[in-house]
Amino acid sequence: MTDIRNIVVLTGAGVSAESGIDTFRDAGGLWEQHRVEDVATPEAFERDPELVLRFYDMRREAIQQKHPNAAHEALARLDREWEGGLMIVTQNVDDLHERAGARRVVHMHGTHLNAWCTACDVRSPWTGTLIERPACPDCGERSLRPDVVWFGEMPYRMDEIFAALREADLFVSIGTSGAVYPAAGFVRNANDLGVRTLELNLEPSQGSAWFDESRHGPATQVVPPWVDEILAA
Ligand code: BV8
Repeated sequence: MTDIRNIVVLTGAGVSAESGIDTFRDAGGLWEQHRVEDVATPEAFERDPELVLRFYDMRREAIQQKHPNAAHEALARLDREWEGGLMIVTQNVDDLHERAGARRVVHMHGTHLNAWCTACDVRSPWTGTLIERPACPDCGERSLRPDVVWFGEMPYRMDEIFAALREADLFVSIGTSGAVYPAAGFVRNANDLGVRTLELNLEPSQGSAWFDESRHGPATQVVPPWVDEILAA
């Protein structure tokens, strides 16, 4: 593995599961409690903004009570000590990667901890609720929405992500089911680019067959040994 210089890591809900944040598709997951089309699409927000804002207020509150786990901490160590290129692309809208100390993080689906004003397009740091339709700190309009990418909306920073994939020597996917695109397609983009691919997941994902190697187990048990290995190589 000595020829590895640039790494792209993709993370999903599974990396935050052991911090007590619900995943989406697992038993008791978010999509069992709510229909995607009722809470995570622009049409849903149009149709019933209160239902959508309450859903994100609940999750925004919840993540602030949670803490990074050993998988987040191991990836933060990799970020500190890896001299080569590294991009941690997360589908997660929590801030546990950053709270563990990681810096080279890209939130392709947004973050709970911003509010986005659809009147002036400004994104403001936000830890409170939006259900009471508060005024935008910048323009004063009551047009704030969660700064998350809903289904049917374009994910953030796709050009940077594809540029990093083109430069990568290794693509590692951690804690994701491979059910949601374009993230679920990155492993095939990596294959097409001749990039080595590794999956670290509790169980085989929908895209497992596309990976050169898969290691299965809880993130807190499979990520730290992998980080030790790559830093020792
Ligand atoms: C778009 C933010 C146009 C909001 C999210 C191609 C084919 C088919 C469909 C499409 C396609 N292209 C686009 C689509 C439509 C759609 C899509 O993919 N639909 C699916 C359902 C079929 N995609 C979109 O709409 C995307 N936008 O395509 O725009 C476009 C695109 C490119 C260029 C131009 C235009 C936007 C999708 C983003 C939606 N927003 N989140 C919010 O959080 O509320 S998606 C959300 O769900 C997450 O961010 C994440 O992406 C996804 C959930 O997946 P995971 O994170 O993987 O979580 P999941 O629960 O599914 O799995 C957990 C995994 O962890 C499991 O494998 C489990 O085994 C494992 N695990 C559990 N515990 C542990 C563990 N692993 C390790 N340790 C543990 N302890």
